[in-house]
Amino acid sequence: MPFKKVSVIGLGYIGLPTAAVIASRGLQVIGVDVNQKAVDTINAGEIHIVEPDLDIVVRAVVNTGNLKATTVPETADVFMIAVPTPFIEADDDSHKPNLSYIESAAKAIAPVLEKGNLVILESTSPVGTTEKLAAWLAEARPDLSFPQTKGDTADIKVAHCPERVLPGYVLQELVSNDRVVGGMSKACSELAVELYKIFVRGECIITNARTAEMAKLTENSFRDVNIAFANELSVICDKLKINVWELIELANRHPRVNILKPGPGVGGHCIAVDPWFIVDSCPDDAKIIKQARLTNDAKPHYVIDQVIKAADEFKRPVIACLGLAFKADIDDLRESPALQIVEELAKNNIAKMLAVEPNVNVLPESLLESGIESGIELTSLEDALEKANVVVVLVDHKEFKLADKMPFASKVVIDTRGIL
Ligand code: SAJ
Repeated sequence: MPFKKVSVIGLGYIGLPTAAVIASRGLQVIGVDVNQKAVDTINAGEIHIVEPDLDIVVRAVVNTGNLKATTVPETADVFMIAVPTPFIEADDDSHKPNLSYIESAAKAIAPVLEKGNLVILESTSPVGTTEKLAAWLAEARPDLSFPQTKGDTADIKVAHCPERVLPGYVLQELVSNDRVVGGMSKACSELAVELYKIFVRGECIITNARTAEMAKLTENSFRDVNIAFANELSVICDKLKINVWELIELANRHPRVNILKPGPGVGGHCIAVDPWFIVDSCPDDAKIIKQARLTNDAKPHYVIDQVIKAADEFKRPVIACLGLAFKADIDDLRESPALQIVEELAKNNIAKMLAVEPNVNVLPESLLESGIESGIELTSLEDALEKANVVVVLVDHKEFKLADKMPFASKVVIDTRGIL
């Protein structure tokens, strides 16, 4: 095997599980992160992120000595970069990709690169980023040759292999998903495939770096456009007095129709972000992709208006919001449309607010901030259903889907997830 030691740069939601899975296959893995606290936590055999069963795998590979975390890169056979690619912060919602984490990773590993190394970019990236990564590396190491000038004979091989795992199922999907491997040359792709074959049971399909970058953006944009279609239908159906859930179920009985589910908006760190990278590259052409983003981002405001109208009917309205997470059966509240809706309703101070979130024990800071005079209480489903006159279903957690539906009958219910 050409690889003995693998370095994973960025120990977050993708990097840490990837590092742990490779270490569990017996390779020596060095995890690098700028966050000293995360490094210390991992070296103690613990984890700083939420992902089912990840703690067990990390503890095992730290105990065997196969995974070690550090803040300072060291030599290795392979460097896998799994750092964030957020937006550049701006007041004008311009949604421009921020590649500074990739650039910093390139600068951090450049001094320890050796002839024969493989560098893989796993971060979801705008088209052309792998070429930029190779250029940053080449600039820092003029003594080594890179594929943009030397092709297959380059000293360093560079490839893009986008992560495609679903939060909540990362350990399974890391192994079972097919991988798109986009090398900057044929030799780069072939070497990267050898690495993935160590832990991937799915197929590894070779393409070029630009196509691999676009493939990842396309997958998430496809889902965003499909959800936007469902969200648009939900608004149209409200106006036409049609049950959108029944409608979609009927339409999906057609052998070539598969509409996703409407909801309170699209959250998470990927689907609401990645389509903008396509829009940024081709603003005049990515019309449907951009409109889908705008449609999905508008949905929380539509739900807020519905709730305000419903609460207006009561003298002393009590609103129960079921779910705060960005999707079902996880405790991740970041980038959550449910949380956004609850925050804005609470700030309106129109009602007593109750929140039910079976996956957390305390309310997030944003809900405890000043400006929310009426207060907001985290409570049980039973308590909320007893006290509320308006119930808003924001997340289809299993606890809500399986609950007795009788207590809902006497309430005004706004069910954004169709659990009723
Ligand atoms: N949602 C709906 N209706 C649906 C499906 C989803 O409203 O029918 C909402 C969810 O409630 C959530 C958001 O969309 O707020 C995103 O959830 P998700 O489960 O569709 O996706 P993520 O963001 O957790 O993970 C996605 C996955 N991409 C695809 O399924 C194409 C995952 O495979 C990627 O690896 C991940 O993005 C990523 O890291 O890019």
